Amino acid sequence: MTSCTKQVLAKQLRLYFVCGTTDASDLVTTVKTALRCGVTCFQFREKGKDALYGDEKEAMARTLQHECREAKVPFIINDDVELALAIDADGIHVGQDDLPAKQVRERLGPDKWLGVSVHTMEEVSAALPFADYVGIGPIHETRSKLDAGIVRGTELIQQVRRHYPLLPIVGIGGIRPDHVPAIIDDGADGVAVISAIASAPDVAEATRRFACL
Ligand code: 3NM
Repeated sequence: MTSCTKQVLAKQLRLYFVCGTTDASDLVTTVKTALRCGVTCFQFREKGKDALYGDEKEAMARTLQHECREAKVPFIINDDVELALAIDADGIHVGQDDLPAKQVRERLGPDKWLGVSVHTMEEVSAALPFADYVGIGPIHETRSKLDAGIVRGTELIQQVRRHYPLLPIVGIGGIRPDHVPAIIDDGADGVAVISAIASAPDVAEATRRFACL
């Protein structure tokens, strides 16, 4: 990826909404509202005991992809390369327990975005030849991912930024609007958010609070 494209990607990660059917009572309405109110990237992350799978998951993905296309917002799929390829998503995001970044890149080809969740500098350097951006967390305590591990603050973000000035970085985990300025100051290009938007009593207002920062 050229440095110019990296800059475009970094901007696009500014307010990255991550959500699946187990995070929102009405996923499609939540995503439509969030898109209308300033989300800059969307990841369909369908996880948990009651998650959709198979045809139902694909149908939901296509519906959300359509909304993202209308809003001109990139549509990323979490940890499902087959689905991402089947529906021609804009990219995929994987964690350390998913398919290794090298294999995902081989399957995806060079043009789709690949994001990788990382927790150490070693994981960053392993991901780097293949990833377009990294997700670093949990910055704060989160209830949305049971195995998120220890709360890290922004130390790794600062370290990664010092070593890789151009690498697009997104912070994740327990992020509320008032956390955002410090996370960006410490080197992230954007924040990824589930519950502060998906569980907000007013999704539009919550999204706008993030988007205006
Ligand atoms: N990944 P919320 S934390 C999906 O640390 C995810 O890698 C994390 O949800 C990581 O905004 C997390 O509700 C959950 O805290 C983020």
